[in-house]
Amino acid sequence: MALTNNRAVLQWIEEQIALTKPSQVVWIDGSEAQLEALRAEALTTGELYQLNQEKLPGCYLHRSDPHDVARVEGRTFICCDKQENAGPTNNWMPPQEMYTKLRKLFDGAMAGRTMYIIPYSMGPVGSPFAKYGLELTDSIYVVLNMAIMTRVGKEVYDALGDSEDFVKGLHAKADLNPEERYIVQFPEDNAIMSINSGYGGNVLQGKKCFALRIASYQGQQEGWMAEHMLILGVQNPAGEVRYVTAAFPSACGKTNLAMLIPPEGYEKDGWKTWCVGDDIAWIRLREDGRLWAVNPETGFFGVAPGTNSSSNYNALASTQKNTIFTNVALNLDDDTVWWEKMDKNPPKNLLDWKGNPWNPEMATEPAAHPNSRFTSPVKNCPCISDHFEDPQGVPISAIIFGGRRAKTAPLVYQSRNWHHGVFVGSIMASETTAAATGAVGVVRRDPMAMLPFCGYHMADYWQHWLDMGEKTPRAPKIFNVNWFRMNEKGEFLWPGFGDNLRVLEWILKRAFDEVDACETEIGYLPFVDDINLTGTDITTETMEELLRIDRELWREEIANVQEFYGKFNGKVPGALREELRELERRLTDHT
Ligand code: OXD
Ligand code: MN
Repeated sequence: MALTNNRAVLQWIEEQIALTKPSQVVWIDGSEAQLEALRAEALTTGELYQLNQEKLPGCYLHRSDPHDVARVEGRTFICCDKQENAGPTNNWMPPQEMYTKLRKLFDGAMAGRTMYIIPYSMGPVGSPFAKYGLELTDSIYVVLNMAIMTRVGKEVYDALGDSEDFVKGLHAKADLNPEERYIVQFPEDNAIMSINSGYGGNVLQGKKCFALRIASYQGQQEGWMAEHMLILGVQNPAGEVRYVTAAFPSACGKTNLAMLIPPEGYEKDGWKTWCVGDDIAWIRLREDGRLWAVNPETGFFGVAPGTNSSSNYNALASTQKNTIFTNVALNLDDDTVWWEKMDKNPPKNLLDWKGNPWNPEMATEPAAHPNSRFTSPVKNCPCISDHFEDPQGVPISAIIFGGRRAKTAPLVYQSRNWHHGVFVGSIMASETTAAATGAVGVVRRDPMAMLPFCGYHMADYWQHWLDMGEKTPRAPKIFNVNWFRMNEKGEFLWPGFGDNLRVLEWILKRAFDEVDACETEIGYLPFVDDINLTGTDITTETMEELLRIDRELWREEIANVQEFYGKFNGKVPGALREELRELERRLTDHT
């Protein structure tokens, strides 16, 4: 029976049923009883495997098709009316052409299958930040993951009322043909269609498709921001909690920073950290003139390999109940899971992520897929913030950008002002990791870590950032960090992980004008003594090296940024081009 009288919802669903022709339609109401029945069904079909319920209560393993294991940027499209609005960094096709193509693929795609209608909210239901969506899918795996990652349930229809402002999402697994796989956003229609995948970010539409691609466009239209950022609260010994958001390209330790555990001395002194979000921040200007952020999700969809009790104790703890594991290895001795770097001793009796016998002596490939994942409720996290459900969000004091740079970027620097901070975000970059040899990898620019996730022209997105700063009387300060600086031998100079709190301490002091800084050509740097190194064996010389600016490298950086900006057909905002010229001038004046 329909769970809503909303005519726009009913009519749209009717059209999708007529197109995909499922043999059955199930309205998901979010109840535990219904989800449990779906889990039971998935166990009978092999879509899920039940893990040891004593050691991992409520946990299941899913193996995806071996050719369907990651997001597919090459097959992801932004279909807005005019190509120039999608910009040079997105795949584009005229909406009508794409609709025609997709309608053919979706025609009868659910024949003999069940369509599940998932109502979901991004952000606490009823909050000023919240946005609602529907995902129609023929995958139980999608239903169960969406029920962890988002707020699913009938209350979404109640909050939506008879409004037409909801994201219309359609997903069918079809035959998982990679050649016909499409992940398509129609920002002007509030619509998402994905087909021929059953995996993660391609099909859990609340995440990248809605909360970043569609929402970034909505934010531009409505005056707010959807960012690929973690949200972390840092509590100082005085008991005050200050919040940062941070954006990193992949493989830069974003999930670790989101759940950081203070180093020993800090913990003794009373420092605490509180995780609000690990991946996405929706940000709004509130009446007090500050920017406030919510995490629109309710789950972590984290990369499993590398997660262990020392790299990220809190993430590991979050996976110990009510979690769906995808493409990790199965320990046959006790029906638990395993992945590379979970511990030093792989169990002897494993099935790898494809379900084949695996043992450490004979293995030529990893047991868990490198992009294997856990889908865990945020509320499992031992350091979950009290404000995680706060409908008003948390106030942001600092915005942090970061990347993996062997030499160019210092450990931390502060931008000169908001415009300069937007510039710093726009030139964000990471080097591919040839780390072991100390070789400097290829630089990949990933502005604000949004390159694959911005639902409109990247240069217009930068302009939107500039505009938000203009409107925000008490804007957060903007910083850049680099945990990956190396010495000549290719060894990391900074310990990272929990010790990153030492840098956050300086950042938050700067945000409240509590510490001085050294003005340089690239921005404000800490004085060597202002980063607390008590309890580490980091020497003053190492700290000096971590904060050293190599002017030659920065001049190369400028040439590289000029080339990058050149790709945006003259649309890069004047204020950013001016920042680039100013930086060049300051570096030249210095010599
Ligand atoms: C993610 C990503 O999965 O950014 O969060 O790729
Ligand atoms: Mn992400």
